[in-house]
Amino acid sequence: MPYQLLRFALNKKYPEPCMFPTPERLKPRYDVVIIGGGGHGLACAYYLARDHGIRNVAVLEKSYIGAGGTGRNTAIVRSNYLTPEGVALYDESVRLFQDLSDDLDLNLFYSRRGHFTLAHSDASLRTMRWRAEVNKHLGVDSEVVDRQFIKAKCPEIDLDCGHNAPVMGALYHPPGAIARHDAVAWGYGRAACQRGVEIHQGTTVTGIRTEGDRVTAVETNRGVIETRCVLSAVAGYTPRITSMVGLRTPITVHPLQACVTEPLKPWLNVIMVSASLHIYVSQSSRGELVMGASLDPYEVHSTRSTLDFVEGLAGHLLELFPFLWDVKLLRQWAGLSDMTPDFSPIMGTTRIDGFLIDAGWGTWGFKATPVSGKTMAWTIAHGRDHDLVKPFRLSRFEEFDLVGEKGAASVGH
Ligand code: PYC
Repeated sequence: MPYQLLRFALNKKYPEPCMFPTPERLKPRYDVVIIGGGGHGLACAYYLARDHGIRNVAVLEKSYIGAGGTGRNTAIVRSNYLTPEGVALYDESVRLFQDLSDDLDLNLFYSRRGHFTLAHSDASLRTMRWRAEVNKHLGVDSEVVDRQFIKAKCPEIDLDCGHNAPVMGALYHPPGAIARHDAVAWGYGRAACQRGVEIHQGTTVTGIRTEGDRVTAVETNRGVIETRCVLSAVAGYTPRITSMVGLRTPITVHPLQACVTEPLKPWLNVIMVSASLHIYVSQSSRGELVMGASLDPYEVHSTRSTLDFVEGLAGHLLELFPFLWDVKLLRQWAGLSDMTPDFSPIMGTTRIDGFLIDAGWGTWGFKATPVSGKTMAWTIAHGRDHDLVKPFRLSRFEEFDLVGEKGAASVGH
């Protein structure tokens, strides 16, 4: 190693910059305790501090930042949903994503690609038309396109899919984008800490204390914290947290698997999704093809990834892109998805005073990181649900007022 470099490395004048300070102790009291150090929890902490001046906030993460859904998703951002409530929510998120790298002073590799949802049947073409109409009505750029259009944007695709399920058309959504998912969590976490928020990694919540129907404290493996406001922003563990305050949600937890190939020269500059073939694929800025399929059909609390999954996925990938036959897989993994009966999230205040929820993000949570953070921070600061949050309140399930988003949640479930 050149001497100069060695001198630099050993010089205390240039310490390794640390993204997050690690506070040694929990304070006895915080104004807000956020359970879950994923993108949503950290974004909420950031907007609480930045927009509302609420800085005495602790984010409790039982593992490390972004260890859950934030670091395990396939990083797709879009707003071409089916319900007006969904479109409005995700459209605001896409808007916030545009300036987020500047805002957080961290390159999130946000890359606008254009998003295709392929239709292989009359029925799915009809759903795409429906989505396009809702989207256009709400000012979201989306249209149904024909085979020629798809081929022009992505010449490598085999639109006949090996004569199994020929593509008939697609919903095309130009604002569809990808971003570096873990950087989103790091950026929000760093910016929140710079404003006084504390992030406590390795801190497990073991109980939530209430008096009557009001939150009073959070119990952790590192001690008890007094607080009058708790936000649960976890995935996979929501039922465990809500049971601590006696709340029930209709969430079921399913694994969602994903994988990446070895890096390839850039060739795919769109995001390609086929619900019929159960596949979504994009190419990351590193050149890897990032891919996934539908949920595992069984309810299980495991992040083990299976051979069965990659075999099925590879088969469908080759139906669309046969020339990839000798590309190698680099790694595969799984995350936990909180599924709701209507394929929409659960957000906002609950009947327990001071207990708020940001959950049920199924397979669509990453793209909502900025909007969930901003609107949940607003909800905490004002003590009532933000307008974008209202349709997603927990009580909608007992009021039979669902937000049916199955047709647009992502791939088939
Ligand atoms: O909602 O765009 C989406 C998505 C892609 C993969 C999983 N969900």
